Amino acid sequence: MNKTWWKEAVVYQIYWRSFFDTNGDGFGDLQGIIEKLDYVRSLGVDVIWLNPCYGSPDVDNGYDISDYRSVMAKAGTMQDFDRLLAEVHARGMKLIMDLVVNHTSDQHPWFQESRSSKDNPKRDYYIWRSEKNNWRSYFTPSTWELDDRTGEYYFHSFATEQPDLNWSNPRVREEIYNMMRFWLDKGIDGFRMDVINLLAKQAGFPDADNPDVISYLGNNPGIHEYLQEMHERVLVHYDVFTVGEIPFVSPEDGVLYVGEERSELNTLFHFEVCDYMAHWDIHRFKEIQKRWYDGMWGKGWNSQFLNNHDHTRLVTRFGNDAAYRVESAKCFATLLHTLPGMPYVYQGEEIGMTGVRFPSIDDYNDIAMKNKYQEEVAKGREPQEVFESLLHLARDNSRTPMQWDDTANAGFSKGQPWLKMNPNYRDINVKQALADPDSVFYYYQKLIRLRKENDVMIYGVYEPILDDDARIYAYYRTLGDLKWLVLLNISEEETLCRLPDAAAARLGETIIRNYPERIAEAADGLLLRPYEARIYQIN
Ligand code: TEU
Ligand code: CA
Repeated sequence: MNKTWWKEAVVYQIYWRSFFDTNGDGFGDLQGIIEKLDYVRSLGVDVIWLNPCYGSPDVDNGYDISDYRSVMAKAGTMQDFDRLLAEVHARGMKLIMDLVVNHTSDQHPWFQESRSSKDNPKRDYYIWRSEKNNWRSYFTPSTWELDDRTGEYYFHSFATEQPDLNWSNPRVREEIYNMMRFWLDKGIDGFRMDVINLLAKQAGFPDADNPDVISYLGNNPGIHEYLQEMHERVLVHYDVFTVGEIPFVSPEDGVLYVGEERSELNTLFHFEVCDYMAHWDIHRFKEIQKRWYDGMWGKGWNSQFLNNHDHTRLVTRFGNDAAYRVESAKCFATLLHTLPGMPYVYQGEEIGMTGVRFPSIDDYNDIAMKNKYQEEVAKGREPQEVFESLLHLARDNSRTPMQWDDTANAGFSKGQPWLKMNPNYRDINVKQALADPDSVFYYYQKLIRLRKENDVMIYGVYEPILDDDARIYAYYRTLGDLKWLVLLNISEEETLCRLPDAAAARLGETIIRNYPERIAEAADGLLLRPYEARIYQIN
């Protein structure tokens, strides 16, 4: 397995609008990131992934871009961006940007031209048809929107305001490659590529047997040619790192995107956990990890994340955000940093921030949730019931502003935050975490440092044991002579863990643990407390 800097990196995701607001308009901004960079650096992370901050009407929080070469006014200016990049580099970190090129905003000048007439030179920048098929989009009941101006439908995989670009048009590809060079020439260190496997569309748009299973949107013929071309024309000329957001992907297909010989992407996010496992399911999780490890190890590099700006905070969704908030946050952190693949930490995760439940749909901002709410209510369902059904996985759960301290608005903003704060900020905040040596923050810091010092966490072979255990998740990572055992009790019950004799006899020093050491262990095994995590060296 060849070693590269990015395989060894830990990524910290900054959802800038919720990070730190320096001018009181209620939105975090690039200047706010600059002011908090020493904090980010102190965690020990290597790479910052910045969510989209390009010119945008902001219908989908920056994922609807109207000007790829500018900075959204809410975020700041291009000067702010240049300074941010310089300040990140000055601290020895790297910065990757979101590349959103499956679609633009409907306010993008290309789309304005495209929709203006059937013979406009930019008509073919987007996908127009005189008839629609039965597909549904992520955020609306149909992928097709009838446009009065020309009487044809345009195609959109997400909101109506996010028309998909026509990647089969070489001029579109050329525009995108030029835009990528614009940012890479500034010195950014790579891209997180938004729904990058959606670029190629199915020829002829045939009706789907089951339109609700929207996997027809991705992995279509032509996708690998586009990505190889992008690599050859742009990426190979820079020393950069790329991670593709790839829904509906199997490990077999994953290797096609990130295989080391393929010259496409470096690594990927798949969604078997965050999209398809609504609640913690240990058997399923173990099965997913095993399958991806078997399918990818030695061929392409995986990524690990348990939440992000689209996916509810991990302590609330998978752990216990009440009695065992700190323990479960640390337990899942141990998992995140020791599974094979690059770990991604989403802002606030490192202090164990939790999901929210606001009382009314009006308290929410997210277009995905709001559209779904309207769609279901329009079918005649009871509004309150619809609302409650959407709460658990609402994207705004993880988008509430960063909790810096216990002053008004958690010190995030002197104005009115764009989204309500999580009311628990008086107890859960950065100031508190930095003052408490046992905080989730310091545990993350320690895990990240351990990873820097111990290649076994990165390149070690993964070997799960106790596969059928419904509470204990245990695995070895082995590199050369070094063997570690990761032991996690992912449950609220104290659990006796009976290790195979070979392991029990060879337990060496503890590398890290999230509970104090016991005076004496049980005679017949290791008694793990709720959400207890330990890593042992094996002698
Ligand atoms: O997300 C893609 C996407 O919609 C799913 O993969 C995701 O799991 C889903 O939102 C869960 O409900 C990306 C961005 O991360 C997201 O914020 C954007 O809204 C979307 O693309 C469109 O650009
Ligand atoms: Ca601001």
